Amino acid sequence: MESNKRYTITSALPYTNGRIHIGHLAGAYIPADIYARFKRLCNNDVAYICGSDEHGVAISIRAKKEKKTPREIINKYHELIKKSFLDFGISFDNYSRTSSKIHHETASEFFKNLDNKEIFEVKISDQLYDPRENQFLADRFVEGECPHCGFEHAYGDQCENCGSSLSPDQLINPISKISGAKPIKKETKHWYLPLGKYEDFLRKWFLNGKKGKVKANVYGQVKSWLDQGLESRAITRDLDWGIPVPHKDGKGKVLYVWFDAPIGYISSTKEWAKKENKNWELYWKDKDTKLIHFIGKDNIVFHCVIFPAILKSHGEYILPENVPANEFLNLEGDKFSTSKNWAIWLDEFLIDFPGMQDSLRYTLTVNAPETKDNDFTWKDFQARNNNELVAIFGNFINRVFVLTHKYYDGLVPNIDKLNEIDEQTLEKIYEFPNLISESLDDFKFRQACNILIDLSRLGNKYLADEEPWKLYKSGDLERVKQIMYVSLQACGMLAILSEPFLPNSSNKISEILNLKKPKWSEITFDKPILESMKKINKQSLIFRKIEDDEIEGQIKKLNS
Ligand code: B3M
Ligand code: ZN
Repeated sequence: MESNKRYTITSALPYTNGRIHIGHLAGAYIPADIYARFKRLCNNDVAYICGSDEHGVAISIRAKKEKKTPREIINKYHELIKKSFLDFGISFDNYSRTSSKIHHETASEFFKNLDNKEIFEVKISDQLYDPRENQFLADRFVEGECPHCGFEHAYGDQCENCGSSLSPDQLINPISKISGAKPIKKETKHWYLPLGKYEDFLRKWFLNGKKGKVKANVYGQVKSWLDQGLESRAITRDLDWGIPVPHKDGKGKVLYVWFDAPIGYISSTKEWAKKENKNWELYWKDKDTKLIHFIGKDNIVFHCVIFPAILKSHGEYILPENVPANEFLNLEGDKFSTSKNWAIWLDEFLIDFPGMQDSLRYTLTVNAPETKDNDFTWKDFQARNNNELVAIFGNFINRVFVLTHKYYDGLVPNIDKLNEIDEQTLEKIYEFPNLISESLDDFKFRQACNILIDLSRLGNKYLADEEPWKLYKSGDLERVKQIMYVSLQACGMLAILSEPFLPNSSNKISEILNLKKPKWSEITFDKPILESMKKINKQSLIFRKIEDDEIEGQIKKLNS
């Protein structure tokens, strides 16, 4: 269990062109939050950083659709998204936004630093232009057939079907998404990042240096990108929404959103450090700091190839230690879709299931698409909640609370000795912090959460085998004290170890146990988690059953 290290942990910056749904949570936010909470609980210095990604064509398209300005769109969704994350206990140390002044300054400084080093290729080329709207067609403003897989709705910068990175002029039969017109070609100047020049560095740093340390899905995608050959990539656009290109020839041009957005992690850290009176450079320039990016698989190339190339060319920054990208979560067998409203929006979930954030966090953790795409179904959500959280975890702690109040008026019993089974059980209980830590250090969140439930299974089995209720009736009160003492230690351990996964429930359990939770690094076998004669508080139900009609209502709503 590592302590006294420094971590900069990031989650992908969500676009402020819509709300957050459970697929986002499962991909880049819950695993990151579990990891950040875990590292804090092991006495590490953690900066968990995120913010809204407020540039990019998707926002301009949304603005046109809603007949609003991009500024009105980003203000509406930035607040909504920020609240959703807060409601679900995503414990960012800072949640900023790329429309902020500090970000515009930081991203502009990055561009000027690289431009002064003549890193960029500056090229005049023919780009797609909408003759009706009199504007260039960057990225999502144009749609056409993917030259690699034939998908008909590929975007100008990426094909969502095969993941290929594209430039608008590669599309077959392109059309303007703004007016539907057939684009013409028009000359324009852009700045390009010569990615090909970084191939040797990327092969050495990532393919050799991180083999066996990063997830197979991430390694595989980066390898195929490098094997395909890295083309130079435009990092400016002819758009009016974004960060103006800080160059004398930059009129009417902005930084490509994927150039500025990852730099948003740095500007958000600067903003946080200013508020906390900390030195931001320790979190981005100190070689002992570990930088971990949590993302979805569609962002791997930007976090393992492009952003590292930008950081490398700047020269003063650390590179990512790991990028544990998740695959995609689907919903009831289909892809999430904002346009078809095929999603479970976080704000709506809490209206229908108030106070049940942890049930959703739990289901999205044990069902996370860690190595392959996975499916969320309402029936499975109900099953996970009822059969695991209520019937195993909740059942154990509730039985212990009820018996402690019944037998000892809430006092942790005083014991002078324990029998062999008790000692063995206690030893097993104290193995769990390391078991869970090993899984979390391996970014195996499903496995870690299942181990947590195994601890409550161990408690249930111990109670069922020892049957204190029978012994109490037969008058063997000393034995009952021993069993309840051991069971209460298991409850205390569950309160402590559940915090990264189920923060609200962890706090409720420790409040009932009257327990000031120690750091994981302070847990030692020779120190009981709950001292004898400590009085626990009145218990309340931690998890509630979800009824069939609630789930049927959700399935109906989704299909309406
Ligand atoms: N805004 C959202 C996405 O593609 C994109 C992530 C930026 S992370 C720097 O998931
Ligand atoms: Zn394709």
